[in-house]
Amino acid sequence: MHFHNGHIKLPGVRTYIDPHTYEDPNQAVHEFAKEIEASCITIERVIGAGEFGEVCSGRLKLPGKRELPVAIKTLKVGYTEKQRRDFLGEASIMGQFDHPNIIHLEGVVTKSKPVMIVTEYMENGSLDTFLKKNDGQFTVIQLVGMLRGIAAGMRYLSDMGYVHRDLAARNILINSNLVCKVSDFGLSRVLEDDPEAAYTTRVRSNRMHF
Ligand code: ACK
Repeated sequence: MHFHNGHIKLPGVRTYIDPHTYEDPNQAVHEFAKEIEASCITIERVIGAGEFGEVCSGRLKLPGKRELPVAIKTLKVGYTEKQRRDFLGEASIMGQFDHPNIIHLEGVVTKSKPVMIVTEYMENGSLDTFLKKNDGQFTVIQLVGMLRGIAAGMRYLSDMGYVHRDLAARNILINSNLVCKVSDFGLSRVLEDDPEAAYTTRVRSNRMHF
């Protein structure tokens, strides 16, 4: 057992570290996310709107590696320091996970503008839209496969000591092989301001917080 930046690390036991426990949030980002040179990224098109700016698809070509399709979340210009911290907080969380059913972080761009979060690309987008668009097209085996994937991702998060708090089909992404991955690690911050929320499992309309 040893101490690391005030956190206790147990050998062989990986647990999630809340980036808020770092005095300097930039230190957390650089501990858990790789810095990517902006020149390695090619933005191709805008695929949606995120909380902090546009979400784009594109390609990542790191030196000595194969070119990869990626999703790129950008932080809009004119952001406040808090917005930058919150935006990059998601990368500090995502970067701690390594599981086939959790969206994989490639890295971040913080040394040039726009600030970006680069993740693996999920061809079929968010699960709720995808299921609505393809209603009745899947076998029970395929649907159960999706559920098993989501459950495996959530079990991994739980084993890591992380509470997602916003499991919903719109926060699951699905790729061309119909593999489902848990995404959106941003909400915990919002709930943290509410002292009751952190300890309550609520069922509110169609949303459950785990
Ligand atoms: O349903 P969608 O196409 O899937 O629209 C939303 C949009 O960006 C805003 O969040 C899509 N999106 C987010 N992350 C990714 C990703 N890693 N791969 C592909 N699409 C993504 C999401």
